[in-house]
Amino acid sequence: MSSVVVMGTQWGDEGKGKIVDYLAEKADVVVRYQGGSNAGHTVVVKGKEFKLRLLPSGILYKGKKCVIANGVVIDPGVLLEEMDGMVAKGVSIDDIRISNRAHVIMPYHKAIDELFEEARGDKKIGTTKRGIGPCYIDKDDRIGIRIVDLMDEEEFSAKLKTNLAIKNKLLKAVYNHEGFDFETVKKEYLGYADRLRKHVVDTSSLLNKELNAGKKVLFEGAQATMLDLDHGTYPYVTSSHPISGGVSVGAGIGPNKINTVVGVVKAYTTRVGEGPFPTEQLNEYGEKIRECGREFGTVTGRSRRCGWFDACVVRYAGQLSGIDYMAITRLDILDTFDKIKMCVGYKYKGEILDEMPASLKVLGEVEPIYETFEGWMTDISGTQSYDELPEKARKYIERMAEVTGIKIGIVSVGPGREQTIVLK
Ligand code: 2SA
Ligand code: GDP
Ligand code: MG
Repeated sequence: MSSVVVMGTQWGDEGKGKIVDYLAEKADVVVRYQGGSNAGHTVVVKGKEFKLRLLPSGILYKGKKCVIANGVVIDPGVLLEEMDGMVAKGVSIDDIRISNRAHVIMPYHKAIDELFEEARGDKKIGTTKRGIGPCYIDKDDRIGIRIVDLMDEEEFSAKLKTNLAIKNKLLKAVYNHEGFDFETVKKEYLGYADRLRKHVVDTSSLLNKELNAGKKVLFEGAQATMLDLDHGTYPYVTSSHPISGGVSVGAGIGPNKINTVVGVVKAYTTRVGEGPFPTEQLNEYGEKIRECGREFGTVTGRSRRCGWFDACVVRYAGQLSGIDYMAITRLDILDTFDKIKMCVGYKYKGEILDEMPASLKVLGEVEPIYETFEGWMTDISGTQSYDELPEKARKYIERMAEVTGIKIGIVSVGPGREQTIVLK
């Protein structure tokens, strides 16, 4: 391994944090390349639970550089809160590096996210309301404020003034919101700047130096393929690029620097937020998955929608990201199911589709083609090797590999580091 991307293949919450934490043992640098504090990655180390939002999941090892690269949108208040939380738990934050080119989430981004969602009525996206979309919009609109600006009082003041002139007018006219006071926001954000300054660098230069020196770099995706702005279930997506291609832009490295792409695959499917979900089970099976898997949003606490494994989604993820192998997670959650279903294809108006439909209308109406498997009805959470897995469990995941066309590299049977089976 010299550089590895770990990314989500479904609608997020596949357990990327756990897999990144596991692989980070052998890495020198761990990098977040997109998204922001909408992400919630839970890592369990020696029974202790850590919930990470902006910090890369490599933070829990000593001496690894943890990089928040240019493609991430940073809420400095949330980041500092997370950093303080780490210090309180005895985790060092000395090796955190923050890109000077990353964009800053401002209070008006969060307000607009919330108000716009409300205004959409039954057409809402179901965002995390963390200001992610509005911040990326400002970046694209070339009016955003970057970390490098935040570090310079004069630049920051000028950009804040321009932005508030526009945003306050918009907030008042459209939402009858009182807007934000220049001096108050300036004081708050310059306070953050002082605390973050020593971590701010050109992370693209740093990463290229590390890669050229033969160091091992792990890129940690947030959200997932079906939430990708271009390739996901648009408009029910996030505003960044979780697919492996997002790494090059989001971290400032050439695509030829990526050696391996690991797709994290939940043994079933969940989605939080609105939008089509062909294998969703609005019945006792969905309820049971949610209950056994405690499927609730890490950031918002929202109940996640649950359904059977959808091989069409993961096959599509493999196509988009060039996935080398799957890390299958949460297989243990299916331990008490006597029957398990897997969607191996989509039918639309009687025809089998061979591509992921771009039209949400079509995706919303496809009929999943299911295969049914007998459950293993055994507690697998202590399994140490692939051969020890019950035959029925192996049969199920081998079919996952066959239908998606992606080989199995890792099988995770619990949240702990030690509950990880690596295939030879
Ligand atoms: P946003 O806030 O603009 O990125 O929302 C747009 C869509 O992206 C979805 N999204 C997520 N889906 C799964 N997990 C996410 N992280 C948290 C978690 C979510 C939470 O780990 O549980 O706590 O609710 C995440 N972040 C964004 C979102 O639901 C919208 O569908
Ligand atoms: P991420 O956003 O992809 O990092 O995933 P989340 O952290 O939001 O959700 C995954 C949850 O599953 C976390 O609570 C993990 O600790 C947990 N987890 C990861 N792998 C496994 C596994 O194999 N089995 C079980 N039971 N839990 C797991
Ligand atoms: Mg998550």
